[in-house]
Amino acid sequence: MSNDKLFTDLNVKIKFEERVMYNRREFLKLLGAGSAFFHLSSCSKNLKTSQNRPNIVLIFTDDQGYSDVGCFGAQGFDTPNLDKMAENGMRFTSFYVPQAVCSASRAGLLTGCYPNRIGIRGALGPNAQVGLHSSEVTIAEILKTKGYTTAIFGKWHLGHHLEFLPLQHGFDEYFGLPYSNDMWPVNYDGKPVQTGHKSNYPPLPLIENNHKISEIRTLQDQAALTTLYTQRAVEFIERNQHRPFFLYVPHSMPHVPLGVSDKFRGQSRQGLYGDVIMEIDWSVGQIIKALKRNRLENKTLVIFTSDNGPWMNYGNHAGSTGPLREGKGTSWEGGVRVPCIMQWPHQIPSDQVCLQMASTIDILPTIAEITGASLPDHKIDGVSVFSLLRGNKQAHPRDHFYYYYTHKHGYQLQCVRQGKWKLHFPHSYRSYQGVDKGMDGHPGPYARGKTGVELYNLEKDIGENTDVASQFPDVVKRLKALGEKARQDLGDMKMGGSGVRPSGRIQK
Ligand SMILES: [Ca+2]
Repeated sequence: MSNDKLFTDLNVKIKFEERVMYNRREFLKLLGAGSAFFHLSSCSKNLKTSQNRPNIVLIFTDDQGYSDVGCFGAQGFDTPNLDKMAENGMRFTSFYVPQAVCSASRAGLLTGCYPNRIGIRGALGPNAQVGLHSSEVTIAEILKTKGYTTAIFGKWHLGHHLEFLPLQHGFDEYFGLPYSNDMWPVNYDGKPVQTGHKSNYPPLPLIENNHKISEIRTLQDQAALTTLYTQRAVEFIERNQHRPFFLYVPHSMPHVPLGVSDKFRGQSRQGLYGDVIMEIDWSVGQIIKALKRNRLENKTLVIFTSDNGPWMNYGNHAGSTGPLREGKGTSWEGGVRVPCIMQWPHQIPSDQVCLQMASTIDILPTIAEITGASLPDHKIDGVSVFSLLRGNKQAHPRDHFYYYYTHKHGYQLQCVRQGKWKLHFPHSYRSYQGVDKGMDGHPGPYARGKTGVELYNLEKDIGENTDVASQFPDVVKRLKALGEKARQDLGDMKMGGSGVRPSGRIQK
């Protein structure tokens, strides 16, 4: 049973053969996924892929910490495929998400905007009435204008109502979960939740295109997700080898509840969390292999990163930030600085480490520059970092970065970074320090932390341990002025900003 596993999911048995992973006809028959795929595959247009229309593969994990990749310092598990990607390309050590929480982070990634500019906050649950506004423009939509075929296999989390789903935002195909894998009526031990807000949640829907096709009901079902997304991704690459494509793979893992298939269970020295990351690394390897098999590796920009830092009160089911302070849900570096690797042979120089600041909100304008796609007409916050990808060590395309976080009064401007300097504005935050950690899938409590006006030199003090505000009053003044600009444009708690646009809201 080493390479030949049986997964229970979608109420059918899928025979999984690792060596001969791609067998679409058999796979679709087993999955009962319908005939739509055959129609799509039979009308391949054989568009010519050129260097200015590379394929884009964007792999986005959920709650993976800054140090949860081998080449970023992982301990207790190995990630050979991600390490190989870094050898073949570029590793970014100062790479940020715009907010340390799922929906907001994804809104920023796909639109190139700070999520508070477009009204997406926190993590949207099964009762949410909002989603990504139809007038916002996603990476998928700008690539559609250049003739790309687009797909998302994984977690969407930008509104689960029909009008907000991926097919209404530029994607041709969708398979996955509409929101987080813990937004279900199941307890940490896998038993039904009897009380509290989760007891009213519907079973976790598994969606294909615009329709629910099944439900994720058990912890065992969760264990199949990474493999299912990977199968879809590989099959999509095979089917679209002759035309430019955008493949977005936002994994549900390693967000709790953790699930891993039998082929990786018990494989890491770290435990279940390590097993899950090893399976994600395997998935990256399967995707790269599929690109190679179809001679697409040199025509494909592959980006790997995470949506926010680790949910540390889950203890041994959470990742590590290495030297960074705090984790998910905070504007300390451990919440928002994430591992990022990009490869594109002969375009991105190999074995490079990029120290300059960049963010997921920069991916949309970077792809626009590479492909010649037009930027949206409305204001966005990302800047093209193509110069960094080309190995220009003198380039500093991102001058500064704002750290907002969702707050009971809208959004709070918590920090600003320019160059090596990061200024915290006074705010309170949930903290993971000085409290007992959770264990084996059960969470521990949060502590509360509070910061005043504090200045950190991230070059010397990546752990934000030594406040040097009193030694550098001019720097504090300069960064405060940047913060004031942000407040005028993007707001700050009760203060509305002039450049804020509304989220989408369902019509009742
Ligand atoms: Ca997340």
